[in-house]
Amino acid sequence: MTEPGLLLKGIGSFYEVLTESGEVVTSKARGAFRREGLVPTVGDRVLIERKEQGYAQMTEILPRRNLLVRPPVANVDQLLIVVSASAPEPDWLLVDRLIIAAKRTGVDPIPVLNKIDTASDAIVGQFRSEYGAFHTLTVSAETGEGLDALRMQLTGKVSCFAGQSAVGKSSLLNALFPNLRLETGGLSRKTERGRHTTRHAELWPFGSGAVLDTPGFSMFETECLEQDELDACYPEFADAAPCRFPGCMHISEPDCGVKPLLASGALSKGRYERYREIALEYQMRRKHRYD
Ligand SMILES: Nc1nc2c(ncn2[C@@H]2O[C@H](COP(=O)(O)OP(=O)(O)OP(=O)(O)O)[C@@H](O)[C@H]2O)c(=O)[nH]1
Ligand SMILES: [Mg+2]
Ligand SMILES: [Zn+2]
Repeated sequence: MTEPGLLLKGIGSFYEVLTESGEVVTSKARGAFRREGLVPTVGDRVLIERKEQGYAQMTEILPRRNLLVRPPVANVDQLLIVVSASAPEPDWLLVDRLIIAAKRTGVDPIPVLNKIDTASDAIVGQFRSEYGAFHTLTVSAETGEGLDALRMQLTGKVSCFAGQSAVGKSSLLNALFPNLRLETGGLSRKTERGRHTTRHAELWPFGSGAVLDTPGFSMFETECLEQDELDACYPEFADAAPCRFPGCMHISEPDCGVKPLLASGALSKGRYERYREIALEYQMRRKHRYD
């Protein structure tokens, strides 16, 4: 009898699989995986078969919804994109780029404002107006404020954290998983990287879901996006009236449906200004696509 599970972690040729009953079962991969070129990956939904004696066997890797690289993790549901309410000053352009990368990978982006214990009203207001089209969270790893809502958001899903250095990704992971004991301080870069080269990333079970223990995802888009593909990464644009020209970049074209969203407030000025920068970049890439 096989049962479904979530691959949390690989150690050599053994894999830890979280079953639906919440049990973690150490399993060996079927030898045929290697011949078939299949690499069991953290986040994989798998089938295992328990044995009367010895280890359970992983008999099947179910089709993946997506696969992130560096570190490899499959079937990611959501990316928590962390920014700090105080130092370091938010890099909104990075947030917007991570949103695009997530959406293109089929991952839900969730902007998270951390360090709200140090926040001014202005920064909270700005964050809310910039990302009003998204599901957002405001939290403090320090005081624990907002962590219940974060926990609810994580339950039943496979989640990863991303964001610039020192925004508090490791602090948030530590607050959620006290046993994790990640180094914090923002200067942890080097040591964390050093440590992570000696072991693979692993998922920490959370409810029926799990959270990747490695913050600082870099999953940058290098592919060439068509204008309509870029449009699809901006939920704000969904309310726009159709533009007169197909492939409208919403910059200087007449009868553009997107630009009126600025006046109505459905699209923030900051989001639009950064959008222009990003759109022009993709236009440039499309031009040089075959160089
Ligand atoms: N006041 C306050 N400080 C925080 C909060 N969260 C984290 N910090 C501090 O911010 C600094 C950086 O936190 P880290 O958790 O190391 O940040 P990081 O995002 O993991 O940084 P890298 O590993 O370099 O990417 C540390 O000194 C933390 O104590 C918070 O909610 N409030
Ligand atoms: Mg860290
Ligand atoms: Zn337009």
